[in-house]
Amino acid sequence: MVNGRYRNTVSTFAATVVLGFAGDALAESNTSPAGSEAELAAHAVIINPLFDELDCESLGYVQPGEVDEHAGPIFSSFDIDRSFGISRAEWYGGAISKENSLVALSFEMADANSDTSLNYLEFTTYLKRAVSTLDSNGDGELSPAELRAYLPG
Ligand SMILES: [Ca+2]
Ligand SMILES: [Ca+2]
Ligand SMILES: [Ca+2]
Repeated sequence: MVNGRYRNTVSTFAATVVLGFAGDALAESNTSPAGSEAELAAHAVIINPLFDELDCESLGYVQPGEVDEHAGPIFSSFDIDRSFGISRAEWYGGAISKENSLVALSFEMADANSDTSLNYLEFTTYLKRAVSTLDSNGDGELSPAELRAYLPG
């Protein structure tokens, strides 16, 4: 009994240390779930022109899971040269926005391996992250009002 309790204490301590390191890593890469004001605006600039396509059932909101259902055609519409990767220029062209610094920020956030190209996994991971981050009331659905709240201008 005493030994068991001791082992539990040790494993809890180990988990705390691991979580602590993970927290530091997240802070350094600036990927906090809430996101900075600029990050939220960048997400909104990217998601706004895609909202209707992501909400293909016209339910009036977008769930992160819908990204997987609809990302194929959206990825193809960005990937003009059919290289199976979205270049920075292709990302800028697909994002219907004058907010170029925000589009640039969104590309940096999406390009997880920093090879200046977005593969399909990076693309879908980013869109899901953007949708769930913009869901400010955390009910699992991104509403038009939540999206508008973060759009610049
Ligand atoms: Ca391409
Ligand atoms: Ca990449
Ligand atoms: Ca919501």
